[in-house]
Amino acid sequence: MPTESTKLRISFLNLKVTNNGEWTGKGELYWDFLVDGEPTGGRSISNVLKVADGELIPLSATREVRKSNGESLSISGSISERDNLDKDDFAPFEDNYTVNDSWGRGTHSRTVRDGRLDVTVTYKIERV
Ligand SMILES: [Ca+2]
Ligand SMILES: [Ca+2]
Repeated sequence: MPTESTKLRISFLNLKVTNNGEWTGKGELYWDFLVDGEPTGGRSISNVLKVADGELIPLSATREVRKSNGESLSISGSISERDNLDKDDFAPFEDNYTVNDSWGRGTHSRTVRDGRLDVTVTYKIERV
């Protein structure tokens, strides 16, 4: 019996910075996004982006995967804010989808927080 499979494209669209993790001034953000554990667009701690509260950071990372019924799709990652004296803020997330969720097709916004850091990542899942 043939296994039905679905090709999906996951696109990370933007990062909304509600609070940049600093009491005052700009924060130094870096992040990792993964699709099924594969790095999909990220920014390293050695190349932080300085951002103010309220900024919307456009993202352009995409990945295509093919899924068989019975498998699951994992979208995960973390957004961090570098601090020189304290431990860095670290806000992880993980979402899992299956064929029973229609593979999560649509647009999802995930708000994550750690300390004063408060950010929302938006990604889209579509069938291709
Ligand atoms: Ca901080
Ligand atoms: Ca900082």
